[in-house]
Amino acid sequence: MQKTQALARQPNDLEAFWLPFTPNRDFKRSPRLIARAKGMHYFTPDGRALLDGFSGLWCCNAGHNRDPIVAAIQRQAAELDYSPAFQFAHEKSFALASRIAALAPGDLNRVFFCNSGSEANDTALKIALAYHHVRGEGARTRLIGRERGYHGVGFGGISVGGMVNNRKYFGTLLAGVDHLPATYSREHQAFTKGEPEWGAHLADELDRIVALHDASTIAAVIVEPMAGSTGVLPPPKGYLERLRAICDKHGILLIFDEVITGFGRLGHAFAAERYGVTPDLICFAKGVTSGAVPMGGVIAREGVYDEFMHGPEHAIELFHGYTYSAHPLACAAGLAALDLYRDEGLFARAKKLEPVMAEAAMTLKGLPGVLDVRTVGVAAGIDLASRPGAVGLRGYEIMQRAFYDEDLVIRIGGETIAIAPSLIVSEAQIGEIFEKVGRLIRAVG
Ligand code: PXG
Repeated sequence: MQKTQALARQPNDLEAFWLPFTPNRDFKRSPRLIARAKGMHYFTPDGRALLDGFSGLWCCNAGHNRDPIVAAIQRQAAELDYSPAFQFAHEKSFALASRIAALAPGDLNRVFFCNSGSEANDTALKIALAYHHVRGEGARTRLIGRERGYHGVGFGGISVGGMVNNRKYFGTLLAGVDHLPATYSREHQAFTKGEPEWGAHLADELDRIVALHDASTIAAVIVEPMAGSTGVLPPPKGYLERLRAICDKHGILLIFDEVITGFGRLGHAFAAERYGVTPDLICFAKGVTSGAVPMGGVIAREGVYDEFMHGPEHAIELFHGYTYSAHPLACAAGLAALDLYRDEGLFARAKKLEPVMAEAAMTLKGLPGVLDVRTVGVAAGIDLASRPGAVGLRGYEIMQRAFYDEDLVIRIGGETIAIAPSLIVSEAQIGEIFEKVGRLIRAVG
């Protein structure tokens, strides 16, 4: 029998789908299936309501299946399914770019669209390289990332990223990349709410890297203002300011990867605003559509964009873009999501919820095996001690039991639990999430 026929006869066969960042064999033995969602909840195919403690994957900032976003997507699908963004454009792409520019700080007013956080990061790195090239400083090719950084899974992103497992299987990566040290030290920071006092001096490592390679070879520095994937690491007080000052001193572009921190997670439209530090480029994705349609992008300072606007006017200025850049469905979803954030005051709401999250998360301090709890905005990371010889198993069991026994969806990365509910979460639901997590930590042992 032909393979396609065999698959067609088994509509519920789980084998064909190779799940991303998932232990496939274990998942297919006991799948965790989600059928629909509304607001703060998912629903399983058999109708069980699960509290979503992670906003999808850091993306559904306005909650799931919000009516205005659903309606906007439906209307758009009926009106214009697709139009190319190369040499043509539709109105909503300009409207959304203007709205995003208005939310971004300073003169970050030029928006380049793509479809994911990974594409946003590769786009930002390419813009940085091309920027120096068009200015006649083509020797500036080095890119500086940070240990424990996550910038998606493209080759650019994993090269500047600092997650060992995301790098070690994939060859030599980009050449000419260096890394700042991670900003985390449990000894100095454990159980801190918000930005730790310790660690600003680690930004000075950039001066050391510049001394090694010379500023004339360095294009850009890229960091997450708050490192999310690695387990919620808020920046040490003063750290980002120091990075900005060193970049300015040496003519190096500063890129903030705000894929997680953008659109309200830290109580502001962007973390750049919270920290009073204006980068040259901001990467965004996820929350821009509240997760409803894939979209990402890069916001550039006017001065960066302007450097490209020389040469013959009929000639393309930047040889970069995607078939689905500024896709109509994504733009419609983005406009509806931004309306919701504004109309419901969700960024301010996140700020109001920050101390509630912090208090609730810190109730886990002192439970068996809890090594650290970090919180910032509507996000928390909880580090657990590994069982001897079984790194990651404890966190994995907690995530599984949360789904089956506590009707709760949480995220684990190694032995770190991450909590980041939608910004519509109620105070009672925050309490419920951490009560359940506490019970799970005790139960799993
Ligand atoms: N940059 C940052 C800072 C991210 O957090 C990406 C880029 C890549 O985005 P895309 O859309 O290409 O996946 C991300 C993605 C987690 C988790 O468990 C984090 C992400 C994705 C999935 C899970 O923290 N971040």
